[in-house]
Amino acid sequence: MRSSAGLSPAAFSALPQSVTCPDYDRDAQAVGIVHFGIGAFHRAHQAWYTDAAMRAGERDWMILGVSLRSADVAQQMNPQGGLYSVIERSAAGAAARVVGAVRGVLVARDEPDAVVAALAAPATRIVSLTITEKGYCRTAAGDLDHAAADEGSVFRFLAQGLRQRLDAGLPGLTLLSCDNLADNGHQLARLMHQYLARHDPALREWFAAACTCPCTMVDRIVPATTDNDRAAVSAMLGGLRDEAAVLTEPFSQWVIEDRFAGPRPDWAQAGARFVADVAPFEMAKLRMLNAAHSLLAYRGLARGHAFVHQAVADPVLLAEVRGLLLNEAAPTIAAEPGQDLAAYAGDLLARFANPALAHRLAQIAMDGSQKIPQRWLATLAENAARGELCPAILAGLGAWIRHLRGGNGPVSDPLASQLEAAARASDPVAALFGPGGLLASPWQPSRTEAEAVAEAVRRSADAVVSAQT
Ligand code: NAI
Ligand code: CS2
Repeated sequence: MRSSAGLSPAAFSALPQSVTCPDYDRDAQAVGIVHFGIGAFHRAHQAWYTDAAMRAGERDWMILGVSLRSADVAQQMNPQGGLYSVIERSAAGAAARVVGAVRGVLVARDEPDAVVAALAAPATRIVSLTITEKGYCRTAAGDLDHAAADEGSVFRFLAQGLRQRLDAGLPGLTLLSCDNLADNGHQLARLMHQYLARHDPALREWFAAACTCPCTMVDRIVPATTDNDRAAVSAMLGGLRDEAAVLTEPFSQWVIEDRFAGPRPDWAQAGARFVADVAPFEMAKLRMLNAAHSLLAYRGLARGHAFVHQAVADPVLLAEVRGLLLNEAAPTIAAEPGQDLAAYAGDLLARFANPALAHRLAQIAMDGSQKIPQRWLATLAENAARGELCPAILAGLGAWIRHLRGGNGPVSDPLASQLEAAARASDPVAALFGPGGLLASPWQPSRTEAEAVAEAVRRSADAVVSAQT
């Protein structure tokens, strides 16, 4: 009789031998980390590393998750005592590990005082974040959007928690952004200062002296989990249900600037790297992996594909992605000694082709206003300065404009309404990227580039018509 019971410590004995479980006393470990944005990526990445560190003997690094938006993950994880499984999948097969590093999840809108108290707890030393690019409440120019940085934003809770720590004579915290932002730690620090300048100016000096915001490069492909995935996971777990399961690839990488305000787990035990400068790793990741992902998303959707592995198998798109990786992005990256960008490009294409990961192009296509500046526009600007064109990225911009015109259905983006209006303007390239445009940046399109994008818009519209006829 297969159980439909949920994952729990009592159920460990019911798990197949092939499933690895936490072998440390979870109840004896203090919470050392508060994490904002306990979504799929955190569970498959930072919490997975932290679990490995505690399996290797590190103590008191349990994670308390905080959801700033919905209660869904709290409802999935809290009945399981914070337990969940990470399933690594590839053409070679699948492996399951139950992760025990998460104590539970708070829903900020329901228990704001508990969130602030967790930040002010003496045992808390690190606050980490995966709140998506839009969670940083930035204007298009990259400053803090004070209207967005409201009572529900991460900034409100950080400011109140840090104020309580200062008033209680406690040490500062390390604020560790693990989001796909260029220079993520420095952006977080700057945005925090802009928030404190308006809400608690007296805290700024202490924040600068007692807290740090290290930069990180984070990499593991983690698609959103579907109900079909949960059914497959249950079969792997001997029939136990895991509502919070995450499915990912065997590959994982975490490069962290070793600049902490206090103690940190030895995540190196699980393969993380502590370095003085994250930039070469982060630039390669954002301008190559993420840029290629966005190209596959918009161009792949326009050509009728639904998943990454399907789009990268399309010969037309494979040629475009190779061009982006090798001819457009790589030349703008100052590689570290030993950092082989051509080999990295080959590894990326192999990861994208993973047939066991159903990574939806529509998920990657979300929030383009927050992603495209660091994934494409910076590369365009650096190539333009050398008089070089980027035909693949320009084709991608054409497909993004088609997307913003509703070519793939409703647009999911914090700037959706403004983007849709700009995409429908008589000159969408100027409305989006020209002087005063919605995403104006150091890349100012030349006439040749603007014409290439306009032609790509026409071509991608034709592609839809031909696909529909
Ligand atoms: P998810 O949808 O599972 O989780 C997103 C989390 O962000 C949720 O906790 C949600 O409540 C929170 N959030 C969303 N909008 C917010 C806002 N405006 N303010 C505050 N919190 C907000 O997504 P997932 O997969 O966990 O990805 C989250 C982030 O992690 C990505 O945006 C990216 O920056 C980073 N990342 C994701 C990877 C992946 O493959 N999924 C890989 C590398 C980085
Ligand atoms: C993806 C990233 O959704 C997206 O925008 O490009 O989440 C990507 O899966 C990760 O950065 C891989 O590390």
